[in-house]
Amino acid sequence: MPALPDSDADGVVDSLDNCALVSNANQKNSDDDSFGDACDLDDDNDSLADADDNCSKKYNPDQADNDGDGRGNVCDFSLLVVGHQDARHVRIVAPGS
Ligand SMILES: [Ca+2]
Ligand SMILES: [Ca+2]
Ligand SMILES: [Ca+2]
Ligand SMILES: [Ca+2]
Repeated sequence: MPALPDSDADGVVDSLDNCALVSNANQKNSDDDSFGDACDLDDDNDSLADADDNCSKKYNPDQADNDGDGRGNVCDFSLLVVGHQDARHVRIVAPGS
């Protein structure tokens, strides 16, 4: 029996591979669409390309970035940590204030 084709030789046959032409053995696919992260130009399906998205793995079409550090609020670790420590005291502090 001939081997099933695996064009990118990542060990996942083309018919099951979410990036048939890009080697991505882990098949990671953050947004569960039909394209793996390795070949998905918009990993979170918020219609902003990864290159322009301030949170490329988190859906955030508004691109809100309250502290202006270039990371969107939904993936900004500095804001998330404060929120986890005490949700009652979450403050958004502008740089230099
Ligand atoms: Ca493959
Ligand atoms: Ca995807
Ligand atoms: Ca995106
Ligand atoms: Ca930010």
